[in-house]
Amino acid sequence: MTDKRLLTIQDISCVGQCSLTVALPIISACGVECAILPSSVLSNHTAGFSGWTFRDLTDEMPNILAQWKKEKVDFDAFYTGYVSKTQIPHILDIMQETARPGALRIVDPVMGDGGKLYPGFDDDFPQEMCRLCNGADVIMPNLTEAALLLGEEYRTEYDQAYIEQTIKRLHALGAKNVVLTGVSLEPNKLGVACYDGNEIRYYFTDRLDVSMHGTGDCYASSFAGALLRGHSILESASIAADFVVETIRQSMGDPSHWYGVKFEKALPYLISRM
Ligand code: PXL
Repeated sequence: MTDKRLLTIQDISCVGQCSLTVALPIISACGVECAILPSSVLSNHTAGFSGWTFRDLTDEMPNILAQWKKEKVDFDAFYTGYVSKTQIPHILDIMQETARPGALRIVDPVMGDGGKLYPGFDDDFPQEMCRLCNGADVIMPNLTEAALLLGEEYRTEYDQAYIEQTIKRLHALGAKNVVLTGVSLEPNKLGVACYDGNEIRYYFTDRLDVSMHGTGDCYASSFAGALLRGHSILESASIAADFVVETIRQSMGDPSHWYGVKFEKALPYLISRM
């Protein structure tokens, strides 16, 4: 078997334990070669710090693609995270031009949480994100991103019928599989719903009573790593959920680490699941 090579496209938040600073080590720990294309460089992420610097790297994308084409660089999978609106056509080009036969497109439509778009994203960003979701092998929105993609109100109270209707509408955006994260159907359980166009399957873990930044990126990265190691979508979704619970357990009780999770301490657990 040849080893798999994945390209992840998302920002570098230099400090704050999210996006590329978690994706690269997590995917590597899964035993998958991880190439990166930084979409932007920020001094730190935009959640909880008083400010941040931001340097957009869109202009570099066509240059990097041209060079990769010269070198015949290609990938078995693409995993996209925090990107900006103007980058989406470039990302579609890169995926088209550098895909190995059968290459997977994994799209985490990073846009918001808690019912709100992240700072800096315009109201028309979700529409553009729909273009990236169309044709993806897997999309993995949280409930906020699901509502944004579908142009619906974000709901904090919902039932199983709402989840099933939402996941079917997300599937109709043109993705082969939907992994909807942050789903809770009973108070002390939190998990994911997976839909492949046929059957909806769930995986739940015990809910830990904290919300920590960067867990979405840890989830998507470990999901991508597990999938490329040959696990099924549901197995990968379950491994990623268990890993994130472990990252939170390792981080609880240390208020000085408010900006993210100590995912490093949970890597041995993730490796044991590969
Ligand atoms: O974890 C998602 C994310 C990624 N990158 C940046 C962010 C956030 C969430 O706030 O600010 C820069």
